[in-house]
Amino acid sequence: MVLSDIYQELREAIIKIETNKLETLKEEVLETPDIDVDKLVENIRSGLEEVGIKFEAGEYYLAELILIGTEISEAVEKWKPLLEKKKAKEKVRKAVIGTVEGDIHDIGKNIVGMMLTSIGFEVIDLGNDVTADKFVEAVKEKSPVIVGMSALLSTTRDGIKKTLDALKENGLRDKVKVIIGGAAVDDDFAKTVDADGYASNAAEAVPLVEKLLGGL
Ligand code: B12
Repeated sequence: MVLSDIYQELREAIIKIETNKLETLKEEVLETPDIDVDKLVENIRSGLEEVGIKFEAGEYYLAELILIGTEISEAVEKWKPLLEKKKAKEKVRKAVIGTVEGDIHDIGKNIVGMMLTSIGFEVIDLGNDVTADKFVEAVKEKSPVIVGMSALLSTTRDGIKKTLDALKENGLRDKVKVIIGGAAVDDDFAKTVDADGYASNAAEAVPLVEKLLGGL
């Protein structure tokens, strides 16, 4: 397949929730040389965004959302070696990441984790539905330099503020740079809650971290 077609086909298969096609693409992506990881991730994101719009419009139901969510989680897991390929440096610095309390969306957070791994971080992934206390415990135990929080629901994004407050209460806020992302947040929200930075996608998370740490 021509390389540029594979991204487009992936996006369309996601939008149409073509599971057979996606099964084939899972293998094809691995077998295709010179896959551009940023383009791959962007097409996953934009395909799923369309699914979200169709869900909102009542064209898709929760069952379809679950189906595509599972498919893409599996694909991302399968493509992990590809996403982590850039890995070059010795892992010394740590990043703790998680999706905030009440929120089980983890596809985007997982991709961000893989990107951070690819630039040499040891990533401690707390998973999804992570309480402020769990973030605090992990920061105490693991001493990361980065904490990354994901929130996709407008009802859960306050979990970010809760976690930032809990880090402050425990005297840990100055020890870490906190970055946030996910469909429920933006740059303004990041400023409002005093996070150190926001990235709208996994590729942008890399220069953001670089900027916050003064280099990689
Ligand atoms: C797949 C999906 C699901 C799957 C999730 C599966 C999984 N394992 O993650 C399932 C079916 C479980 C699900 C459930 C629900 N969902 Co849902 N879901 C989606 C959907 C379609 C795609 C999300 C996704 O994976 N996108 C692809 C990834 C790659 O993109 P991303 O998450 O944006 O991540 C990128 C960036 O944001 C950024 N990023 C993300 N996190 C972080 C973190 C950091 C630190 C940084 C720097 C960057 C960063 O980098 C990522 C990679 O580039 C979205 C639509 C949308 N527009 O987002 C709705 C959406 C988020 N869901 C929605 C809803 C309403 C729900 C439910 C409440 C439905 C219900 N009635 O039960 C439940 C909630 C369950 C819960 N408690 O969390 C709404 C939220 C509306 C709102 N404003 O609150 C959306 C927006 C759909 C819609 N348009 O209505 N969902």
